[in-house]
Amino acid sequence: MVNAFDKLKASLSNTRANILGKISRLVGLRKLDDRLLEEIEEILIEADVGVRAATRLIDKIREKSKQRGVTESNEVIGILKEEIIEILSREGPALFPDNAAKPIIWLITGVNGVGKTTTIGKLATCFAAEQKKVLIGACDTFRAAAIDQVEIWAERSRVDIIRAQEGADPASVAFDAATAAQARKVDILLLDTAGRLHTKSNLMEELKKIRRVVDKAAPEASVFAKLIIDGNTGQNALSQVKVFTEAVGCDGLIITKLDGTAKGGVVIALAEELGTQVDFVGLGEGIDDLQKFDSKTFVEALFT
Ligand SMILES: Nc1nc2c(ncn2[C@@H]2O[C@H](COP(=O)(O)OP(=O)(O)OP(=O)(O)O)[C@@H](O)[C@H]2O)c(=O)[nH]1
Ligand SMILES: [Mg+2]
Repeated sequence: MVNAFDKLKASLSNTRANILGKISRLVGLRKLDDRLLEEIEEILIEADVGVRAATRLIDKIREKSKQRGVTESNEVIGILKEEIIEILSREGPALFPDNAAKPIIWLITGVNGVGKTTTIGKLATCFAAEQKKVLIGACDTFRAAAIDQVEIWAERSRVDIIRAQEGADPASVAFDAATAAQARKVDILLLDTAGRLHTKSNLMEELKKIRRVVDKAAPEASVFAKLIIDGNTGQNALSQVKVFTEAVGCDGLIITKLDGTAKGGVVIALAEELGTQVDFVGLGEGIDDLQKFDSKTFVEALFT
């Protein structure tokens, strides 16, 4: 069996080639000077690390290499690694805060097709394996297929599900699910929502309504909005986070489809520009293809 670190490393191989691969080739050939640093900055920006993070990283390399008297250009990679860990290491709230009132409710949001339903299946499996009592609320009532999809995941992970007919009001399903979560004393309720373009204001209003209804149905619950971002998205991820945060808040990100993409640098851009913590990363379509995010492990996998 492949261990978790090897799996993460294999998943990040295209992103690694896009960042470490290109930088390694460059520093192998050139001396350390301003021109080299500019080219490294360009590589970082092209790899979706974001302009702000790229600028900060280059400034730090310049500063630290001066301080440490670094003259060999390949030593900049070590500094880069340290600084990326620094950017990614902002501590956010724990997934299950000790003092959080039960039930914990995660409102899973995101644009179309990012992997919300799949991630709920993976999370349900993961939490059930930790002996938590899990409930799923199928609030994506747009498509019958979506309800069936979440039901299949629920069966696989042997957790209960609250569902309604296709076309039902998603907020009413959310209400029923939140009420049931409270009555059944579950540890965590995962609410699946329909994918929606963050630029469509009526759909964002619907999401706000779901949030309001949940707060009302389970006033004592601890409600967290978790936003799913597709790792292939590139810089558009930043505006998705901003708009969803304005609508319903964002207490954590889950970045999916990091397997295969070369754009995984976006994780760094999101941390630097928005400071939102990453809770999990999705590394494939299977039920086990989800890992808790750890900044040091992530950077280690990206750089070795
Ligand atoms: N490679 C890969 N595929 C994934 C991952 N997560 C989800 N997918 C795939 O992405 C596709 C969409 O996943 P869904 O879970 O249906 O996405 P969704 O956000 O619920 O979609 P809508 O409800 O239509 O908005 C499916 O084919 C999944 O198997 C991942 O981490 N890696
Ligand atoms: Mg879905």
